[in-house]
Amino acid sequence: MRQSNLALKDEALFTDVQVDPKDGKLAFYHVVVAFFAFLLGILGGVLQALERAGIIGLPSWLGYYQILTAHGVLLALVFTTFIIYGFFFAGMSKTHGPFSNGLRKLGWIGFITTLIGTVMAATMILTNEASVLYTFYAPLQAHYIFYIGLTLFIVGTWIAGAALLAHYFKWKKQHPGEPTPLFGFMTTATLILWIVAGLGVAATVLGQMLPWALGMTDGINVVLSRTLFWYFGHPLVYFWIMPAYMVWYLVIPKVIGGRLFSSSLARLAFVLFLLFSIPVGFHHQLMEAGITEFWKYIQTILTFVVVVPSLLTAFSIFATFEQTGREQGGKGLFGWLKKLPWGDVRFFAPFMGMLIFIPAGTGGLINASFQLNALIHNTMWVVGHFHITVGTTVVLTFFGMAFWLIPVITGRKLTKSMNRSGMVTTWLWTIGMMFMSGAMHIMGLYGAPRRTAYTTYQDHPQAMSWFEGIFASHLTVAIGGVILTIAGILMFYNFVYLAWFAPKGETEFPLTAEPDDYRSSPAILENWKLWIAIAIVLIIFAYTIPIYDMIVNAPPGSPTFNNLIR
Ligand code: HAS
Ligand code: CU
Repeated sequence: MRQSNLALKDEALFTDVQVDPKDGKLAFYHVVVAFFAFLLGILGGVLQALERAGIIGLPSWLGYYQILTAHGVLLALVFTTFIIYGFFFAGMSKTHGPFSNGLRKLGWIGFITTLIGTVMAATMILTNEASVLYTFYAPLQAHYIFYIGLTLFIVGTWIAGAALLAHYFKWKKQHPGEPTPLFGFMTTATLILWIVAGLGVAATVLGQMLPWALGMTDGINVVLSRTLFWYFGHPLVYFWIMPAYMVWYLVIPKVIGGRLFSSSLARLAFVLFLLFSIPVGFHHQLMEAGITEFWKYIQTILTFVVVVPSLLTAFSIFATFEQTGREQGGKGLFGWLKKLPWGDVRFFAPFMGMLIFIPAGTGGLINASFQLNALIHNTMWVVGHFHITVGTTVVLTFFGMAFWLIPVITGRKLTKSMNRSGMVTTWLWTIGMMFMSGAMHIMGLYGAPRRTAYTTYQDHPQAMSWFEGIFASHLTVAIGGVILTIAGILMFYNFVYLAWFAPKGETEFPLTAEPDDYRSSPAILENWKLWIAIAIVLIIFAYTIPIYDMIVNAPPGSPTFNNLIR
């Protein structure tokens, strides 16, 4: 009986509407840009790892900070943003019906604007005019074209975001009183977060960095520009993780043959992310002068609040696994584990991302603890942290997604050999990252600094103490980096094969069957005006006084530091 009900609900929730081919094309162009940026970005990564280990020397025309900037921007900003928007456009077409011609055109305008911005910024980096790292911290100064490129990048995502949001609210208007599809609800929460957070980086780039780079101001208020950056920078990491969570919540239950444990819990988690992701940026500035302990303390408390939706996610996914495994006959305390599709890359890659997120997220709790932050801030520990958060949890989830998303939007099929290649890619990426990120964490604990081309400072004994033992060595980082590069090149091959050579055929966009509480989710969860209002109140509370303080008590502006890195 249960099974047949389930089947009925399955149809009820997501009619077998496919992704409209015209929407699929827009999604596909996003995925193509993402994977070419990915390939370029990982090549920068392996050069850094080999150079820092002393295995290679960089040619005179290639600077360490130049490839470090390229590596960070191409992977952390370009790869993530384009693949996320490709996922959003395909998923919104599947769950909310085809986009209107007008909204699809807006999507293309956004895509082209973001692409132009990407090319401008990347050109400045590749010509060594913007070796300012992906956080483009002042007082490091880049060419003004870099800042214009960044502005177009952000504005382009706002334009494409407007198309996606309009599509969602149009559906909501056409279906009064109905719970909105979870895909649209989660996309909307992520995009509202992204747009509100983007105002911070737009303010510092347009209001401070661009006039400074154009010589219109002769100094820059560094602490203000960094504060506005991190107002954006922390929600940036949630802009990466929330789409990965969407794959966990909405796709994985279908791939494992079941349904999401709870729709209300999923909606609540995304509302909490919207409320608490922005007023926490000071946890990236706990060691920074110019911000009082009180406001750092307030934003640290809010940081620990924003951990809660991730813990809700952990619970929901665990419960979904167990519920599905037991419905498939899993017995005893952990018998349900055996029922999970361990040989299916669409499940296994995201699962490895989840598993690694347990230590990765725990590392975040250590970062956010004021006293411990004093130990790890600006060390290789932080680099280890974000290589297993965004570099593994998010990246492996997006890898797993690619194995069905690309066939869906290109009208092809995932083959057994491709699945096998995907499993090898996942294992290689996981093993390589364990070596690399593990070594980075330990070196960081010993005190090894980040963002430096120099690592032993003429073999100074103090510096040499950072690299004691097999695991805290640049060689281990380099070994991990090489394994990761092999995995990355294999993933690029998988992408090319799936996009242009896999056999033609129909692939289903996998989406969970209707969760049991889908139609009884509290309506208040869909009250966007309320949530946006509360989010704004929290932002005003957490930032007004410290930013006012930074402006009225501004130190003399710092001169530029660009001759050091050109
Ligand atoms: Fe972080 C620095 C704190 C999460 C990325 N972080 C960074 C930087 C990046 C980054 C890029 O407080 C460096 C920026 C730069 O260049 O300077 N981070 C946190 C905290 C969290 C956190 C508290 N970070 C992330 C995520 C990222 C990311 C997610 C990318 C996607 N982070 C910090 C702090 C700093 C920082 C400081 C600044 C350090 C400094 O001084 O510079 C939390 O959101 C973490 C909550 C998550 C958990 C884990 C929950 C576990 C889950 C998986 C369950 C597994 C299942 C499957 C269900 C507590 C959800 C298992 C099933 C089985 C059957 C076993
Ligand atoms: Cu953060």
